[in-house]
Amino acid sequence: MKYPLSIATLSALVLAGAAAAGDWQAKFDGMDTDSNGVVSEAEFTAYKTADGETSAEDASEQFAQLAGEDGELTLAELEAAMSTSGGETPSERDGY
Ligand SMILES: [Ca+2]
Repeated sequence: MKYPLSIATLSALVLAGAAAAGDWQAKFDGMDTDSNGVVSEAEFTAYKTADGETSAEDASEQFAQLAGEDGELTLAELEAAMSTSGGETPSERDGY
């Protein structure tokens, strides 16, 4: 009984994130730590490196692909990227 709450909370978050395509809002909100409606590279990097499995360099690269040239990641960009199978670059879907 060391971690009764955190495990339940984590499980719920994981299940919710995997279950619904429309749940990107919650994930996005988790990244957008200053809640200004866009995810900056710093916010994205902090989010991605929090689990210790992604290096800051990799996160920065991913951010560049996701965010495009404006340097800001929006919910729409995140959804477009995640709904593309196999991690294709989102720009092809973005009406470029
Ligand atoms: Ca932000």
